[in-house]
Amino acid sequence: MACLSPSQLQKFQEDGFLVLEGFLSADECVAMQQRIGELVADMDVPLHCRIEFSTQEEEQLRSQGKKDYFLSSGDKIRFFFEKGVFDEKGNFLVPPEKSINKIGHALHAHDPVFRHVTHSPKVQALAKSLGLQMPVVVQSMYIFKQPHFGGEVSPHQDSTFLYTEPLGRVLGIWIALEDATLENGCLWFIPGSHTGGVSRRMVRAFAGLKLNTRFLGSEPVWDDSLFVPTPVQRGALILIHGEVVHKSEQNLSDRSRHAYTFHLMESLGTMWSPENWLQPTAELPFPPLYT
Ligand code: AKG
Repeated sequence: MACLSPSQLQKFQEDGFLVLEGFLSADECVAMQQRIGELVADMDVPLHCRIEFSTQEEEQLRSQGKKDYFLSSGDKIRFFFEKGVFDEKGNFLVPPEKSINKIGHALHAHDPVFRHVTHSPKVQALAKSLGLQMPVVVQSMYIFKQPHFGGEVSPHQDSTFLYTEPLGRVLGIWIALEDATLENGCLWFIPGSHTGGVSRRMVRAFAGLKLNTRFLGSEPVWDDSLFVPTPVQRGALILIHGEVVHKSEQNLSDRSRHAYTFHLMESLGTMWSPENWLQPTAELPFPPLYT
């Protein structure tokens, strides 16, 4: 299962994404969900760090870019929240476990359960069958897509945020820990959209001495009819080319849609942009996938 057949490889090359149903067992999914339950139960987020997460461009710049909490999260495990879950003093208006949009960005490095999955023989075999020679893990996220209000993720290319030279060296691994359906916000892709470069880049910028971000270029208005919904069952893995355009819609259903995702970069012959918001640090250089 972890090794791709020639026809799967061809499909990935043509479409820019590929679904592998049954990549993880239900038990492997439950282990990650239980571990996240423990992390959330122990979560201690200082009041001034209770920021909400949005993918709308303006909101991103305002809510994320200006906040050190986000920009210094690349080598930590931090919590990001849905809109409207805090009162004006930062107190929770909904139960904390229902308030989180995502946890990022270094679960793969700091948490044994997520480290184990990320570096599992199955994932390593998959990367090898894609021809990756020296892949490194650049980030990881646990995405909740909460019932009733889990926010949309607007159309984007991952290389907007994780830019490399040359392009084509970033690969997203997205694993459904619960069934992802049309109702609870499955992923949608524009097949074949990974071949035209990157339309927008988020780069580091400084506001005075403070680290901030800004966008170069803009996201085209994508024709909605080009997006193909990609519902999958719990345990499915979706390979995501760094330049393929994808999105997910708001979850208005009463079922959550948990997913664990991480990004690999083929480090051989690749330059990670020093302008990316996320940078390897002395504490956490990007770990090699192959152990
Ligand atoms: C990404 O990780 O790039 C995504 O777009 C994830 C979106 C989602 O899980 O809804």
